[in-house]
Amino acid sequence: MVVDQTDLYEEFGDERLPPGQRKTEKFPVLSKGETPDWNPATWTFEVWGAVDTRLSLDFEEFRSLPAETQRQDFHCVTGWSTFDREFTGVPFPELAERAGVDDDAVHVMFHALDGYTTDLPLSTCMRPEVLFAYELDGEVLSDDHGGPLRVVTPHKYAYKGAKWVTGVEFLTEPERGYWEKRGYSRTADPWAEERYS
Ligand SMILES: Nc1nc2c(c(=O)[nH]1)N[C@H]1C(S)=C(S)[C@@H](COP(=O)(O)O)O[C@H]1N2
Ligand SMILES: [Mo]
Repeated sequence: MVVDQTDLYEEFGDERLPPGQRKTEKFPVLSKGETPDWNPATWTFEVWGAVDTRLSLDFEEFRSLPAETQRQDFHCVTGWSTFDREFTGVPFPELAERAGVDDDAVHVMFHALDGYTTDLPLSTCMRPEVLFAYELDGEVLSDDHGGPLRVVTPHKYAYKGAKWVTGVEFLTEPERGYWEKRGYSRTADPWAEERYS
């Protein structure tokens, strides 16, 4: 079953295509640097910070978590959008529940293999469409698109979704991620055109 999340724009704007975006049929690759190497034997996914239980999962353990396939749109802050992509993975709230988020947690930092980080307020992560995805359009997620595991954030510009994600840190104070430190919006709502801060 595919859960359709392409109508979530109705919460934010009148048009499915956010202002100033151009729809592309391709799915471009956009990374700040090289695609990092990863080793299936040593890859681990960790959840730490303001949680009851620190989690540490290998890829097989991650794959055994309850997963779902969702149809989503994807909006890059540089101006392109791609529609109707199918991502399979684990919804953020599922992981948060397993770790048991502390009452004083307010913010989240995602960490990735290439040194990339990105942050979001906890409330904007606790949504089912924030997925830790390992499949794209029915195929294993390719390395360029963030394999083995990436985050997707269809309600935000795509820089909020860390490719090659290996860690989620729950924070009691907001901190800034890689692009957020370099002038990009902390909130990144595509329908409000929150590109820069
Ligand atoms: N780890 C990591 N995640 C990242 C990036 C990156 O450079 N490193 N780029 C971001 C940006 S700006 C976008 S638009 C999307 C691009 O995803 P794609 O290459 O699958 O299109 O990944 C986001 N996540
Ligand atoms: Mo982007």
